[in-house]
Amino acid sequence: MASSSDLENPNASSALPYSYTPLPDGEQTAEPAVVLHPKKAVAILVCAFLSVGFLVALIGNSGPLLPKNLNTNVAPSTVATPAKTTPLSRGVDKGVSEKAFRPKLGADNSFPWSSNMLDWQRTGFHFQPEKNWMNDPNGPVFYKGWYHLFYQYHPDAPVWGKIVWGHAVSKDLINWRHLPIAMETDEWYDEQGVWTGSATILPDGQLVVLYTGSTNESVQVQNLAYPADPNDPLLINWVKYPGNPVLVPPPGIDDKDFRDPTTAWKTPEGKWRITIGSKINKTGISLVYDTVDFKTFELLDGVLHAVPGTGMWECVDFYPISKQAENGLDTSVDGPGVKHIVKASMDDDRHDYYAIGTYDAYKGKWTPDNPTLDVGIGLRYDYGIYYASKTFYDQNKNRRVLWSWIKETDTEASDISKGWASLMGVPRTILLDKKTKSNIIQWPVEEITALRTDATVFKKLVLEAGALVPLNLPAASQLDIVAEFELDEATVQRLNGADVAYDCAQNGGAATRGALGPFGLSVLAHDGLVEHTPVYFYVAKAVDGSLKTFFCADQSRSSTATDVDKSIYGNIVPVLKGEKLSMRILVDHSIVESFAQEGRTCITSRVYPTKAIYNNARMFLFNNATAATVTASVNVWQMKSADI
Ligand code: DQQ
Repeated sequence: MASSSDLENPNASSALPYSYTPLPDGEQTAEPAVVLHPKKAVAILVCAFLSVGFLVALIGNSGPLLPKNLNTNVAPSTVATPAKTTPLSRGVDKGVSEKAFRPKLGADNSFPWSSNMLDWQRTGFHFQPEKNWMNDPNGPVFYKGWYHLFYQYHPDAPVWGKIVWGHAVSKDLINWRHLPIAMETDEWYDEQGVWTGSATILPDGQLVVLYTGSTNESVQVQNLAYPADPNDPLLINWVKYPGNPVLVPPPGIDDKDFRDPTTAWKTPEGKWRITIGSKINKTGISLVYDTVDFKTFELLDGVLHAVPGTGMWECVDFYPISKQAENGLDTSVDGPGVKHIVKASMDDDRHDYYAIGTYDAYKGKWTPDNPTLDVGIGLRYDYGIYYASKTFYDQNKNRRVLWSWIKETDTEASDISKGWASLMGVPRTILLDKKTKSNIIQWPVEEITALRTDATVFKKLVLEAGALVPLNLPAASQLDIVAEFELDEATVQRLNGADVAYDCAQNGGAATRGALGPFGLSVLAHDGLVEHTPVYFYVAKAVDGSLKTFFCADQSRSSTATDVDKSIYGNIVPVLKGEKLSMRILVDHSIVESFAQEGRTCITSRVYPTKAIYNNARMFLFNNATAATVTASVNVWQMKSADI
């Protein structure tokens, strides 16, 4: 969890923010920023504040996005034209939805990406295969001293296609060793793809896997697989059960709507139980099966849960969460101190939704605590790009860990030029929020802090309304940032009401000013803000005096390229009485993962700057509110690259 000690690293030197010589536009220079004497720094800080009017005008300008005197043309070293024709994504006709980002019809897709720009997008500490396409995490498990991550992988191209199970192992969830493909499309029952599945550890330590096969006729069936050598901690070789498939779509379920079996958990009668996502008409459902041997299954009457209007449920996840304890729970744990989470990935809108509820183990049914926040209509794990996620119980550290697929939001042509597509989010621990009791909290696994190096600390900086302050950092492409913000209490009290109907996505992003927001950090920013990605809070005050806080990430100015997604993401974040506003941001080249209030609301962004890259990436603190002063404290660590 973030703690105030995160902001008071005694080993880190306290640095004032200061300005730096603007770099020539459109050029990448290896020269480090000049470190100034503190007195000079203060003087320049004053200048920075004086120039705020200009800069605020720049970001607040509703006219042309870019100032006229900036040259936005780039001289590409290589134009990103695919050398050969590569098969396009073929998900829809195979029975899953479109996997690639498609720019809006009529969008300008002609941005001249240089190889230098594309190379920079590869990350330093996010899991990804060496090349080609990846999607959902599969069968994550801790087995004989190793964390295993299997994943949907297309070995032949950086677009979705004939999917196999890629495989990697790690001792710490951060550094990975790539292993050979675990399962290929070599049987009639998975000829069109070895799709998503989950692992279960049996009481005697044996491991079994259930996965969806897309058959030679594109029917979705469930198959059983197990390690060829259970004594091999690396689990290199896998055996597919000769009696596969073990499940075919039941009557009333379409051949292409039956996929992604969960990890199994124990029933009160001592059987194993799994759930599988599906739909009937527009109602998303999760079917329930009991088994004793993972070879024959009994379909239960009714479903675990159903929500009308939500469409196909992919990658359903079901797990217990403790009401009191700070540890995770094994999937079979149940009892009075336990709530249960249902998560489903909504094929219709491509987001992962969860709800907290009560599980009736005798009936095999789950009921949400709050029906207005049911699965698919309420809370999301993440309000940015985050899909097909899956948790596992890590018996090594008694925690529940969440993996998720983070797709690209640039064009397929760029992915082909890069030779790779997709990342995994940094794995997150999941706990019930003991304070609100109405949401979970997600936080990067503790191991990630081992990559932290070179801290820079900014303490209690006072940001007047409209302030924009460059933060001097040795580099800004791989960062772990922890920040706290305090709004000037007197102003908050004095205001009668402000922005009650705020909505991150609809209200113009970080450039739109209100009385109490936006304020936060802008990452992957270019000197003149020709490119930047603000991550910020926006506080709204109702006439009854109550406050509502929003947490947003604005990609609208993240890139001068025209062929990438520039959505503005965000949602409300609960802030309890006496709490400071806090955020943590992991920046890793083309991914920005943001966590508010210790992980109550999370936003993952994919951004593709063309200028704010390499040594031209910067970071700014800003307070674009019109009324309130904000006091900010920020710790920034450079992040080493993981061994991946
Ligand atoms: N991805 C798999 C399916 C799953 C989908 C196919 C979710 O099993 O439903 O690659 O992204």
